[in-house]
Amino acid sequence: MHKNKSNNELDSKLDAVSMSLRQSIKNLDSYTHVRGESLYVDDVNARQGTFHAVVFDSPKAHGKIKHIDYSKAEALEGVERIFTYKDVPGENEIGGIIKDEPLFAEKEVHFWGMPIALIVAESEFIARKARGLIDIDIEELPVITTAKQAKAKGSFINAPRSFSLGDSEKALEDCAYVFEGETFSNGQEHLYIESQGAYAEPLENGNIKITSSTQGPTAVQKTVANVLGVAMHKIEVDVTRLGGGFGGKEDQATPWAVMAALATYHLNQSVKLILNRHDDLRMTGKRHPYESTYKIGLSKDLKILAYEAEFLQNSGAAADLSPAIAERTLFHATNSYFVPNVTTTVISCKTNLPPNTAFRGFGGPQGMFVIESAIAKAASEIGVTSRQIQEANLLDENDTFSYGQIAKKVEAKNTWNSAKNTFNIEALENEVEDFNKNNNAFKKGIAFMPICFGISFTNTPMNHARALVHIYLDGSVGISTAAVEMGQGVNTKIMQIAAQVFSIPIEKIKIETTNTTRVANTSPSAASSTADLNGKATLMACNSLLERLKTVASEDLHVSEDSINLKDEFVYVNNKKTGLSWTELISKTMLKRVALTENAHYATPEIHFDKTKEKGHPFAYHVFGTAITTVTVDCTRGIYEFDSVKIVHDYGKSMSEGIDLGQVEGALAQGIGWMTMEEIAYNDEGRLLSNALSTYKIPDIFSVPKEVEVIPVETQGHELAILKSKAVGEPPLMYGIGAYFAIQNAIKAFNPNYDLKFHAPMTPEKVLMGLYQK
Ligand code: LUZ
Ligand code: MOS
Repeated sequence: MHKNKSNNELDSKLDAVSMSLRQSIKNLDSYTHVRGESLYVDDVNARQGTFHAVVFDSPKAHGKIKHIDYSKAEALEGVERIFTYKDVPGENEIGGIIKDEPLFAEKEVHFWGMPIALIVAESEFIARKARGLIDIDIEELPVITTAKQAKAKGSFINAPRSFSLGDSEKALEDCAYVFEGETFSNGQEHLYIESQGAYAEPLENGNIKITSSTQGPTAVQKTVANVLGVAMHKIEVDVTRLGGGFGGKEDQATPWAVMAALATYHLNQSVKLILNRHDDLRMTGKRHPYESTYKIGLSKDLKILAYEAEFLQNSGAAADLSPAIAERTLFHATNSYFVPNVTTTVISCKTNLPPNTAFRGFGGPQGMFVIESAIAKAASEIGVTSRQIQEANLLDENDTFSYGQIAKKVEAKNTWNSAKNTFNIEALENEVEDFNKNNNAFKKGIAFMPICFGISFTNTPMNHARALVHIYLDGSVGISTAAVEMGQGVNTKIMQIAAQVFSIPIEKIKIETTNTTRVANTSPSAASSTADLNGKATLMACNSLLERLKTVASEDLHVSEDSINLKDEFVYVNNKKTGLSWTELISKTMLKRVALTENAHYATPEIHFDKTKEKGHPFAYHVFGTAITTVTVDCTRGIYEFDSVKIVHDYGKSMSEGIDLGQVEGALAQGIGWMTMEEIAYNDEGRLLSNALSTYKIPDIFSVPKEVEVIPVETQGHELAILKSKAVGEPPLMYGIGAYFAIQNAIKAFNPNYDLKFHAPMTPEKVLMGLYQK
């Protein structure tokens, strides 16, 4: 009881202290970024004699390897050695969830771009040249590129999973309206600016250090150890920062690090392996395309009484993270709505594409697109607006999700109503209507997009983190956690926590690289949870140190511990400044031989999930929000421009307002890109056609909305969020789904015969076809 009380007091003090920092803090990395001084893997000062590696990959999507002739490549001057599966001393296996993915192909190839060998040479140029000299003979086998084809052939990754609540079949019988249909959402290329890569260097006694561009240093360490057949303690993985991850480096940074380490293992020399853009696009997996079917049942007053969906996930040629991503699709299948009768099933379909992988939202966006499509379909058939159906079904406090969690601290209606009021929706809608009455060559469309995203790794055991905090004897501080900085600003947030607890300036704090020898057995930086998990561990470690420092101060000043607090680098007694400074206090603590280092472990409380029943309480909390998207479609050309996206977002109590706004804006642009312009194309042979930035278009400054307005909803935040500042990385991506439906509404305004199709992305070609569909 007493402990709780003092924690609460501490919390409110932190709140007060942090106000100005919350508002003014800049991303720490902005200084080195704008000066071009930030370090990435390729910037590592390579040792003298470092070799460079290039991956030789499959030129066919499916087949038996009949013969490979490496002789010409091996004979090329400057080629050191070519490694294949035969050179793997441990297990030729990199699958994380399911062991179904070899590092190098052995007898068969399963996707175009599947690694077969690693060419190691004096320079990347030579290695590339050697790659062109390898002859390979593949006996081709039938290629599956879509989930539907895979389902028809019974080609699956694992068993399907289903969530259910109530009795949807029975409920559908009593519905005034029942609609069904199909949807498709395409994949998405991560397009991190820093491509995949790793640098491995030999230490003594066969130990290897790897600098990797990974979101999951422990995954790299574990997989390297397994492939090399050595203990994990022989492998050290270090990450300074990533030039973007977006999920693409949660699992798929691993193979390149393993290959570099394998070459180092054999050659006892440093090896650098950096994929160029073409190789990266061809060899790595993307967001999963989904082909889905739905059935939605509504009452006369537009309540969704029943919802059924089957999600066919195009998983690619190996499991990778597909089972976990499939699971999150089910968790988010009803978005921010309460539906009393739900049956949802997801099937991970094995195809001959590169294994698809984590991408911001992690299957959630794919699930949410389907229910939004179902609502749009129902609205169009009934003759109401989607907004009316959305509004009639928003989640309320104590509603049950299909997976059994009771919704708490729900902000669905709050953000929705705030959006309606703040942005004067009546005026907006009238504007659109007037415009459409007076214009024929251009039409406007408007759409609402509410979001609800669960925060925690859905796999409960992954929700933990540790922090190692050193106070050096001059009063400066160094912090190590598992958090990987990838542009999201997590290092800045962790630094803020320490600055607030110790009340010292941020200049006195350094966030160390993410390194497996300092913080071990870590979960990846993913699931929007990095700041929560690592931040809470940091908070615990700093608080423990603070208690210790207070004891020392109280002994030194002969006052009670309770009367002491630290403020602006001085010790205060009963809120009066003393002469004892932070630096002197640290020095005194050292002299008393009291530890100035603390290691704390945080594991999210309250969460649990029973996979045998598919019920539980998997999420620490949910993040809510509502976006209103307005678009103008050029009805001659089919092109479109977003006039505005107006958002009311549930930040909780944002601890870093600039950083969090950046996350919302970036995620929105990325979500709009997925829904509108980013079109991944494979041909029937499984070759990636959109294999360059000339054929794959992501949003640029000209295609983002002309106006983005983000208003925080007034809430108290959530105790399980770090300093009540809610996770912000992934949720806002799903605001982008509104873009699809806004365009669709503009098409309908032009062409009343338009038969709604739910086939994303909504490219200008599709818009044109819709505009002129008879
Ligand atoms: N990664 C993961 C994630 O392993 N589990 C998750 O639940 C998750 N959610 C979002 C993004 N990455
Ligand atoms: Mo992720 S999609 O690596 O949070």
